[in-house]
Amino acid sequence: MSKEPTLQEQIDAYDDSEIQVLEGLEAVRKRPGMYIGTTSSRGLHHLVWEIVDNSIDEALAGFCTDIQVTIEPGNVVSVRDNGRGMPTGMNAKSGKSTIETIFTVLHAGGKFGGGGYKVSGGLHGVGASVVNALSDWLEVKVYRDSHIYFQRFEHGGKPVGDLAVIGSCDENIHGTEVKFNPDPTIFKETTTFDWDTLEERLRQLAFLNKGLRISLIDERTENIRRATYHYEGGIKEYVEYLNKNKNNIGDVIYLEGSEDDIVIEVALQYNDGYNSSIYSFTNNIHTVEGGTHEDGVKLALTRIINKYARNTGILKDKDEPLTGDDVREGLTMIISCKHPDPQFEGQTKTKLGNFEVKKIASDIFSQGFERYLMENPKTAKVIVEKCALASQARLAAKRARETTRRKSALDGINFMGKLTDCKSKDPSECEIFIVEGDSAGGSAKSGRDFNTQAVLPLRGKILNVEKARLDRALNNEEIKSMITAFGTGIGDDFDISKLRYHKIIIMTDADVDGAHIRTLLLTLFYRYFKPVVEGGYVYAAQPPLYKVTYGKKTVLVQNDDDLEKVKANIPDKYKSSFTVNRFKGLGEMDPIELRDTTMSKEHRVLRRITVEDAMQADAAFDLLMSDNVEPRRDFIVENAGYVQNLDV
Ligand code: 2B7
Repeated sequence: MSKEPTLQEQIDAYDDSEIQVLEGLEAVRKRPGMYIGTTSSRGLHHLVWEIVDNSIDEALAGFCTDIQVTIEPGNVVSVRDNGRGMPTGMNAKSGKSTIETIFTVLHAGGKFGGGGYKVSGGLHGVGASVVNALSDWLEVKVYRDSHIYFQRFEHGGKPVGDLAVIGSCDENIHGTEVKFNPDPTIFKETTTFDWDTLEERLRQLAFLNKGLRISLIDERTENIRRATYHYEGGIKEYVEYLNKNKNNIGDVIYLEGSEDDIVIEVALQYNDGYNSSIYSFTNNIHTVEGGTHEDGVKLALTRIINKYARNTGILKDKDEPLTGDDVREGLTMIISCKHPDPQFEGQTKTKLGNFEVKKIASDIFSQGFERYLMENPKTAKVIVEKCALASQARLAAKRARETTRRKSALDGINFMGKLTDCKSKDPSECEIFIVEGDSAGGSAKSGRDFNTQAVLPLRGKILNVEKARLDRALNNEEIKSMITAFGTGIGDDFDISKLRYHKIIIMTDADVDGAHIRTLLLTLFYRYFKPVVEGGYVYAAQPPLYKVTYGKKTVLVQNDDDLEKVKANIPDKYKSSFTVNRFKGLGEMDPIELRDTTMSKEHRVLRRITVEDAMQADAAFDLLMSDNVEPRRDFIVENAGYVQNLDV
């Protein structure tokens, strides 16, 4: 039997929990990487995702239809949802309000969601306290029961007063608003939020949660920018979006079903190309490494198409069965799984491990897809005949390879000729700069660190890989030199462990042409060297746009926003004597300049290319290749993402 604690015991317990709270948030500040991975720009944006995840959970629970993300002047982000509003009562255990507990106790999530959420993408609310710990200040407002509740935290999560009612609202208004200012002493690299990064993920979240309306507003400049992402068709519209510039076969096929609280949705469409783009998600998280949901659907796709091909005589008795690669040629597919208890495995924890999902996904897909083929015989015939053609081409290519093995295109050692290699043979410290044009290539060769930095200049037009099968792509000079340089091989022979450089750095000008070339390269990497992108080995160099000089100081500046900030921070005594130089293209920099601004490890800014970037490039690719100049230019400018200050 436990007896009531004495007053002194209660006070001691309170102090203990108080100390634990401070230690908890202090631990986050000491080792932010442990909680958000990195304190780079990526970590900065991670803060937004942690907060947005809580709104998404509320949407998945069925109580929130609108989420608004606003970038305010001064590096402030505010997120607002129209959910039930965080509970405003007291938390018996901590002796504080539930809201203060959510924002100050690490691992406080989950316990407050009225038993927790059935499906959650994030860490069940642990994120709110992490964001608070890493913020200079944070404010929360809750609209609930006709009241507006408010609390503010400062300097890494310390409450400034208790949760308080600061006003009243209409009883129909409910929801949560969280506004925060990331701590610049933690995010030393940058505290500037990037529209494109936020847009990319918010749009994806809107596709993955049909009906949910997500708005993004940028109030940093006078002409306020706003966009709303809202897709009643969900992932069906996602496939339409990814395929909008392709020659598609039939409409997007959409299948859905559930078992034991596990929901599976699949959307797919074939096009006349040769590549396949399959993206799978679990609880809105991109499962880059796939997993049981993806395995189940792929298995079913191969099985059903083979069955249909035999039954209709497209495949004869003597013919070999179609392989997975055959049935995925020209396929774009999104698989979304919602699971109450997902197990994430793999190197990057992006592989779904729950074994029961494989059969559920496979059954749901089989039923729906078989029925689709029966009900749409014309489209079905085109699709299955295309798969059979892929199989024939594969078998023909295999025979050709076997006879001409000796004369393999990749044996040509002379392709190494273009490569200026580095001295080190340790891939983990080696970098290769892929540079467009001979003049930039020349500067890069002279300005590099010859121990660890290799340079491969590219000339000429990189092959339109969409229109070509692998065998033709292998004949392209530029591609051959890259394959040889990377050392991984390609296609069936691909071996990531043989990669000779752990940083592949695309170095192009910060203009439209540079963006074009980068899109081509990203598409190429994504289609033929996918594990290189997935493994995070690909980077884009970010050459600075300006150089500001005052007194003995030189500051390199990436964009116009930062230029204004740098100028504002110049001490008064230099105010009339500073200079701003605008850099021209890479080709016009001398080797020293190129080294000091873009290549040297101390000064350069690299952007790691994500799978999402490559997806975007892939979707942009076909339009990029068309001859229609105007929409093409618009599209490049819109989608080049990290290209700043385009000279359009
Ligand atoms: C795990 C914790 C963090 N929470 C709730 C309820 C609603 C709710 C939240 C939220 C971010 C920015 C605007 C549940 C969940 C706490 O418990 S968090 N809405 N929105 C949010 O954080 N948005 C809730 C059950 C009954 N009533 C309310």
